[in-house]
Amino acid sequence: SKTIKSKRIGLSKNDIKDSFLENLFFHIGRVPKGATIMDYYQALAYTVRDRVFKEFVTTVKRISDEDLRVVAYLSAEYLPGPHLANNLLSLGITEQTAAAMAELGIDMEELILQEEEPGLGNGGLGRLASCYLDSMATIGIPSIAYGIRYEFGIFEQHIKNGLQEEYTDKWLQYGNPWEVVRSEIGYNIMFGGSTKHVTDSNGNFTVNWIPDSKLRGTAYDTPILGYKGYGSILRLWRAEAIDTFDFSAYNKGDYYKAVQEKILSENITKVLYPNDEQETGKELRLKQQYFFVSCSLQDLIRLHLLQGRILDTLHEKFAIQLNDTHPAIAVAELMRLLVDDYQIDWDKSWNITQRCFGYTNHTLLPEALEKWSIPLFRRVLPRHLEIIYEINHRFVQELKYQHGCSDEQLSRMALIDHSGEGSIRMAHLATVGSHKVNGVSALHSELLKKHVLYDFAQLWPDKFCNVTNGISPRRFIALSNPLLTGLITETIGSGWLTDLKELSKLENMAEDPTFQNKWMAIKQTNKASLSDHIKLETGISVDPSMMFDVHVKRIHEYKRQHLNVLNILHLYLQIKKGNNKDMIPMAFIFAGKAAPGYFMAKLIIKLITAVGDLINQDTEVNDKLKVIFLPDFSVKKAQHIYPAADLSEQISMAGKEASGTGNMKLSLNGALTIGTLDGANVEMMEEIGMDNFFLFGLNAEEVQHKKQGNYKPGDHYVHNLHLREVMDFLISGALSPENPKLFQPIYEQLLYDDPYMIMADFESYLISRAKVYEEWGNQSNWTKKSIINVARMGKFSSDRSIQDYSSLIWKIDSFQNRP
Ligand code: 26M
Repeated sequence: SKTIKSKRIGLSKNDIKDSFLENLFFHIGRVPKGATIMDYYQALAYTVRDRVFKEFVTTVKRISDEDLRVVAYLSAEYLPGPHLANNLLSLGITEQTAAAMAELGIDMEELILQEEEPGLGNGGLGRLASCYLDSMATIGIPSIAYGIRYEFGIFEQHIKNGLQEEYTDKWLQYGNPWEVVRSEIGYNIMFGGSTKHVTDSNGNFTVNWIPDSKLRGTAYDTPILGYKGYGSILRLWRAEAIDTFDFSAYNKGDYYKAVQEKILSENITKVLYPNDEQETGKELRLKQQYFFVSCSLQDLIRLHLLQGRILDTLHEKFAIQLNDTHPAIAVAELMRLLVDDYQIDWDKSWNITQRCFGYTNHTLLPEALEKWSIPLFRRVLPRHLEIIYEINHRFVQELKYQHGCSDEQLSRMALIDHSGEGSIRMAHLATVGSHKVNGVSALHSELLKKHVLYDFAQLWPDKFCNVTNGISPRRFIALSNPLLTGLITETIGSGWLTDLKELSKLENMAEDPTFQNKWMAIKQTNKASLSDHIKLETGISVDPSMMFDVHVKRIHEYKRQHLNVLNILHLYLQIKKGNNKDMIPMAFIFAGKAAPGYFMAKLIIKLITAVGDLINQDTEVNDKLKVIFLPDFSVKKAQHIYPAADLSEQISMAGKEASGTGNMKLSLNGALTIGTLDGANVEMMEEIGMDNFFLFGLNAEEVQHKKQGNYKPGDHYVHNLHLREVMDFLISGALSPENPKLFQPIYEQLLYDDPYMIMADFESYLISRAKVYEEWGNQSNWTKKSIINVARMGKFSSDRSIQDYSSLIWKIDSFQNRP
């Protein structure tokens, strides 16, 4: 790579300009005259990609030369966001590239907007994986991230008549300049059929899996560049038929059947399941998981053997991290590869397997814990079922005879749940098959040990640890909020972008009036920009001087968007009654997708838009209140929204949100948080201080206690006048004249069941909001708190999370810590 010194990868303005024109000609086949914006974008993408490759190849060479230990991150989802601007930032060539484009009469910002982001995930879990990849590349943790190259990512959300409609995401329709297909890197994957247990002529016992279908996984690589740092790689697998045609069928004249196999094979990686909970019993989903896991493990084994090593040392060279249970089948697959394909004995294989894997849990919701029905599992993966039975058998024996566990404990802990037709508990498989299990915030990790994995934590206390989530400061402030980034760098230097704790140096400035004014002016500019965007997308005008109250995340009952709505209705009713003397003008901004089959979540979207329709048009209230639902939330949209937020809504029922990461992104951009003691909010408040955080609601313990007692949501309705007014209004028909009963399901659930304790927390929410209004009244005071929020966010960098993973779980040194 040292020999590649041509101006083809030069970083000066002129080299960039020359390569851009060359790429436009040789890659796209165009000259500037007649080129479209899309042609320009593609040419610039190739220009940047060439430079990314250079850095990337340097890192790969170093890993290979120094024979370094590598992290293999296994995740069914990634949400990298647009690559172009991030790669420019990482290479440090944003300015000269903009200048080069300007000389050609091209607005670089316009090109950046052309990029379709890869929506290969649902939400928090997928975005976390991408933040971690950014941090591993920045710090220099040798790494490779494996996943699925979905042809259609998360659906595009349109809002029609206030309702969510789903459209196919066609992110690949204009090609993808960031990836390279590695046609030579591919593996065969088997499904179905049966197993044969045989003793060969040497007396060795082996198992043959005779599948009833096979397909091929091909690698598509996207180089990932860390900030002024090292490279990593996102390797995504695409399913293809092994033979393009079934020639025997073709020769018989059955063209349709010949093509069908190809179509069926390619189906595996067609589409992302748009659910951020369990999708029960979907055969294709299990196939997706197994497909990408098997490709990835075969690839690791190939890389390992290629370095001239033996499989006995696999765990010394690779730390494999399971991002939730979606890749947990890896435990059984690695055992199969070692035992069946490489004839390593069971105990040794098991030892290697356990030492390779770490498992990260992201949910306590019982309905979200992955289970696979045994009949389905047997149909798709007959050999893996046998292996899981064997792991289970040995585990149960150990519990019984070495630990003296009771039958009750055994049935609680087993990998198999015998109720009904029987199912496999993937969280148990992942826990037993890993040497470390972690939760994603301090509270979540504690609750994990106390409830979901209680027995395992008792048995193996040292296996459990916490790694609090973090976010990439490159994407979520440097890229998304250039003005604030400029002010911070001008004030404390630029070290904070790779050492976020340095933000604490801003504390000195919190009360400085000049600094406060600059801070406020930037927020104002960001709000004006979002306001323009809102106008463009929804037609609604929002005055940027209003307080921007932001609630953006997947729509879920436990996240309680409808608690926010109840408060909005309360404010509306107050104004209507004339109680609006010193009410603060507020814009409530929502965004987020609902799982297409999630009735209540979709009804909550309709509720938000119905409340918006009522309020935004009513001249009696619309100078005080606006309610916006921004359609099609994505990484790109998120980057536009966070910098403009004044208040961040983090109001899940305590004990339900494993961590949250939007909470961190908003706070890092200077929003104050109103929130419950849930997930990482707890640690954020610890860092930020109670005075700079609006806390409300029951804590996790109180929630649990109340649930065990006899919680009567109706009591709150009876005793709280405001709540009663709002609830009655919900079914008054005013929100949905054409269908007065529309919101009855929400009304009834809250009044008679209220699983997420909205009625119980309503009053406390209002009291906390009253403090928000009071603090907002003193803008200098608010700004001081905003600065303090940012100054105390250092802990929540994904760089810190990755350092924690490296020292607690992976035992891998970064390049940075290496001579
Ligand atoms: C499962 C089966 C079938 C189809 C989809 C799924 C599935 C996909 C994504 C299930 C869960 C998925 O994601 C869950 C998630 O995003 N969890 C969030 O993870 C974040 C990162 O740790 C946390 O911050 C959030 O609190 C947590 O909700």
